[in-house]
Amino acid sequence: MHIQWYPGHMKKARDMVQSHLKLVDVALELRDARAPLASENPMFADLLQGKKRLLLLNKADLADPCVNREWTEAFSKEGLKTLAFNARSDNTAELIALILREGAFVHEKNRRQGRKPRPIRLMVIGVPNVGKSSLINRLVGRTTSRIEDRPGVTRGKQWVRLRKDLELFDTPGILWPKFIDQKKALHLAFLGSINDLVLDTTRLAIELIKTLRELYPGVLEARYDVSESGHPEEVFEAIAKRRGAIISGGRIDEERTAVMLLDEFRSAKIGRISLERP
Ligand SMILES: Nc1nc2c(ncn2[C@@H]2O[C@H](COP(=O)(O)OP(=O)(O)OP(=O)(O)O)[C@@H](O)[C@H]2O)c(=O)[nH]1
Ligand SMILES: [Mg+2]
Repeated sequence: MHIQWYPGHMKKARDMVQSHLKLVDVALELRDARAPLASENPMFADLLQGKKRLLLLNKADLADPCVNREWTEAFSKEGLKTLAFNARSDNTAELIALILREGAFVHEKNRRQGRKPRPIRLMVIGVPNVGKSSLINRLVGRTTSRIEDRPGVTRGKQWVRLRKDLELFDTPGILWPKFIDQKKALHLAFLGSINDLVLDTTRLAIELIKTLRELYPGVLEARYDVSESGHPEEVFEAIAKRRGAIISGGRIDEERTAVMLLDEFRSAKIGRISLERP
């Protein structure tokens, strides 16, 4: 299976993210915990040169907890402060504490220069579908107030005050992933980060079967009560039959089976699965 990839408008998006990043003290980069390499845009590393930065491995609740720990340790060893997170339900206290620590240089600088204290400014960045909006909502919660236009403040209404000493840019920086190798492309497709309409769903589901039985032998058997050995097409067919995905003439309903498999993988019904390991 070959995945075509046309990111498009990359320069415009890059320029936009770059200009917004100039306004912030700390960048919070989200990646998908199940595939932190495929869900990275290497451009961020360039754009973030010299910027304080935190990495959030989001959707950690869908990924393998052991592998989450391995990734967190591996990135931290490289000097990148990393937290596994669930933007849908995790408490933000630990994250906020990390951000405040990263941004503390702002207060020190102000003090040194004898200037008035100002809040630390934060921005969320990441490729599509990693949970940026969910995280922003989670951080903003109900108790916060939106900052109104103030005279002389051109930053306008795009800033949300999270606490007295912390402001969030309410628009996340989005850059399409820029993968070159097919393996990363496939991982993003499994996660649903590439529009399924442009993919051959049955082909993709069969690739998923191959990947799952290699990385997590036994999970397909446990979920669908089928044998995992033999051609992946045979496994696919067996799953279809188990689920009663049959159309007239006794043929299997490929599309229905493929969509079901991908859905059950994406929602971790097949199990908490990490596609990549350090
Ligand atoms: N299980 C789980 N689901 C999550 C998590 N974070 C986000 N989601 C879900 O993932 C989907 C995408 O989340 P969004 O917050 O819209 O992602 P985004 O990065 O803003 O996406 P774009 O705006 O398309 O770039 C939604 O269905 C969310 O409910 C998480 O930590 N765990
Ligand atoms: Mg969004």
